[in-house]
Amino acid sequence: MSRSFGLVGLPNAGKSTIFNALTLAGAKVEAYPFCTLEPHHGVAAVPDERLDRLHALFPGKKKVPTTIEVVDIAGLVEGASEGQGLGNQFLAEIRGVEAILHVVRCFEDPDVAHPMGIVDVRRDIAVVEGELRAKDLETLERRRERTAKVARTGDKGAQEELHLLDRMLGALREGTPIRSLSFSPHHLPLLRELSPLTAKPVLYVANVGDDGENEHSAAVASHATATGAGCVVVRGRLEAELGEACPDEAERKAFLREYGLRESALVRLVREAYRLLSVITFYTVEGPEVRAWTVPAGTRAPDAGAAIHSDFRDRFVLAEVMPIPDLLAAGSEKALRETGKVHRAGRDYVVQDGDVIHFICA
Ligand SMILES: Nc1nc2c(ncn2[C@@H]2O[C@H](COP(=O)(O)OP(=O)(O)OP(=O)(O)O)[C@@H](O)[C@H]2O)c(=O)[nH]1
Ligand SMILES: [Mg+2]
Repeated sequence: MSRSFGLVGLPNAGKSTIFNALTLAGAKVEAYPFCTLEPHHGVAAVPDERLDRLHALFPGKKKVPTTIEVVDIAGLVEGASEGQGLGNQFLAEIRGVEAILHVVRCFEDPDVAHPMGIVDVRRDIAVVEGELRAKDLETLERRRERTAKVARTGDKGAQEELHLLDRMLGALREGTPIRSLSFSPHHLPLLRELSPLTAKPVLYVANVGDDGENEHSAAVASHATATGAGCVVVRGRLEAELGEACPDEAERKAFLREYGLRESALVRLVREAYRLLSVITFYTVEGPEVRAWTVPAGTRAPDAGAAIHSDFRDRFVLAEVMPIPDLLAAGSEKALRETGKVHRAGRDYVVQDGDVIHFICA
């Protein structure tokens, strides 16, 4: 299953541009606000150097990277949570994603209108986050009214929920996002059900112009550090143009190398986004494919198998595990087997990032 990320930010911040760069899907990009009316969904391959190196050992096979789903959401403006701009319709889209890529405009361009006149990243971030908090306040207050009625009947579950809701509402009223609170594991099902927008992990994407980092992106980076969030600087327009001009990955890499760049900023973006979700990547070499898979950190071998085929969980017998550095160092699966470093793992084995796994099923 792909993990999903929503691009959120003010109008004309460059969300559709970055969506295009990530997905090469050609969503409409225009120099006027609100050109994204319908949310766009796209799929982006996750660039993965380990997969490239693993694939090099099996040149006859097809390389299948893992993917993320990216959702390009309409720009939101001050008052959006009360129906301003495109109003509430974007909120349902944000609710549906696992994590937020908050695109912050860091480029100056008189030809591209800024919804509030000039670029001021701290204010711009505050507007977007304020709207998300306002929406959460509204949703949770409504829920609290219902819960309070049930709690008055003496229902223990409702009383506990009320306590939790009050904690979240208190944080929101102080301007604190719900992601800053800690929750005990038995509150997680309720949290999942309520799915507050400010509970989702956030990665700031500082969209700079063609010249690269500037004072605005530095301000986004320091805000990110202060709030414990990640930040990636992306030359959105340049990356989108590059993606269009060189749809082929190898060609794109060669182009970047000519400019002294080792990798596209999008690679970092996807990598950081992954880190946000506490997921790991494992690999399989089966049939005609060398393939990467994504599972949550802490996943046991039978559940990892189920990511490939749902009945692998029940039919699981054992997993042959080859850590990717060992396999690459040995140069081939056969050579690794001769060194005796192929580990036979049972049902309780917790899959590690970078494992190459053969599932042996009944
Ligand atoms: N100068 C400059 N313009 C850019 C850059 N990135 C995006 N733009 C331009 O900014 C305008 C708006 O970009 P979009 O990607 O459509 O912005 P958006 O955030 O999707 O806007 P809405 O859909 O209206 O919310 C377009 O004209 C882009 O070409 C950049 O790095 N530099
Ligand atoms: Mg757009």
